[in-house]
Amino acid sequence: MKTRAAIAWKAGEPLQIAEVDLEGPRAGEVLVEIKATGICHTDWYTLSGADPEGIFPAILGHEGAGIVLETGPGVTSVKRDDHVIPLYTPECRQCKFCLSRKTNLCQAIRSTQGRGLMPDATSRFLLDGKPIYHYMGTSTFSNYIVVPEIALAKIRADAPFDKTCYIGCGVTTGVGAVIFTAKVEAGANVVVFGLGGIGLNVIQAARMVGADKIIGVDLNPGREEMARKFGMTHFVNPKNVENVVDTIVQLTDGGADYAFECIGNVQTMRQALECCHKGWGQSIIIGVAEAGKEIATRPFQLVTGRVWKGSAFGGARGRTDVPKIVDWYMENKINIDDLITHTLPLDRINEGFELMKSGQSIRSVVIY
Ligand code: NAD
Ligand code: AHE
Ligand code: ZN
Repeated sequence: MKTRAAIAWKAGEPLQIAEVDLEGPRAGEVLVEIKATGICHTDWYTLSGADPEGIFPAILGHEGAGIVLETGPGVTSVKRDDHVIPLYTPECRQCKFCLSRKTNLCQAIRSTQGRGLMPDATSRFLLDGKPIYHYMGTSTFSNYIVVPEIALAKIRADAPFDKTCYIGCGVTTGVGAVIFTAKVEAGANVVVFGLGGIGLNVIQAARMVGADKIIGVDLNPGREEMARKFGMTHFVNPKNVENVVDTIVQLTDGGADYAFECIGNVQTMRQALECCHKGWGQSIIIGVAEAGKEIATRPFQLVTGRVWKGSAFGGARGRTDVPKIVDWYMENKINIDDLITHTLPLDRINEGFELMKSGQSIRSVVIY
């Protein structure tokens, strides 16, 4: 069949809309009609050329929601007309990682996914007879996609696609990092570096679990109002203070219990660790730093009890946890609507990237 898609031909160049050939689902695979997709900073990171796994030409996008149109042989967990969210972190429930119960990082298809291919090492997208690569196993900047069934979370049918698509990455990443990775407890002091599409979800989850102080750090003063609405109690703009770490240590009587880095900058990663409380403070890295960048701190920071952790997709097990997060949204426990500041048709997807880069949007959503 044909599908309209935004193609990334080359690093640093705008996406181009084209009709692409899409081959149907093979064994264990599912054809999904994508109804809406968010634009995440990670799409920009890969498009910019800074991602060591970035390959071109590819169809980017990993924050989608849609409907199952057709299932390939052997598929049992979803059927035609089911509403689904594609998962860039699948959940096979059989690999060593899934069975460990210690991580959400299912590795069943990670190596082919990282090479832009389906699990049988081929692409389902073709243009003029030449393959176009998949991205993060999802490629939601295409109206139709083929994905393995282990990479689909089945969600309730009454949830709106133009909002639930954001649960495909940003919402789950931010909310999950608080609940599944850090397990923030009521009364904790929380710091969030970067108040964008991820950081604001960290803030709302910190409020949800009953955190005490919720301190937001961002260079963009325009972020303060929205962050306060989502639960931030104190705002620190690094431009207005002499030393960000000292400021946070003073505000929290010795340091944060939990500090989340939602920027992807190795300097702020260091600050997020060093603003943690001696003896127990934990810093969780969510931001994705460019190829070649490395983090640094004095080992003494760790010797004296601070903990450095990372979180991918919020530590969520996609097929198990994503439907629950959709329920939380439908029960008004989390706010997604106010974070979606812009909606666009596919033809204008490049405007979505410009809005993100200029700091005007929190999330732009493309509606097919
Ligand atoms: P975003 O562009 O919406 O937000 C980033 C925010 O950081 C902006 O508000 C910006 O003003 C602020 N900022 C930039 N530089 C800063 C600095 N030096 N000091 C203080 N604030 C600064 O991006 P997003 O979609 O929220 O993504 C944030 C990061 O998380 C990105 O690196 C993205 O790739 C990553 N990410 C990781 C995961 C994961 O699973 N680990 C999932 C999604 C996104
Ligand atoms: N190819 C990148 C990996 C970037 C990365 O860490 N991605 C996150 C998800 S970001 C979503 O917006 C992730 O899930 N990581 C775990 C994994 O297996 O990729 C790079 O920098 O190499
Ligand atoms: Zn993302």
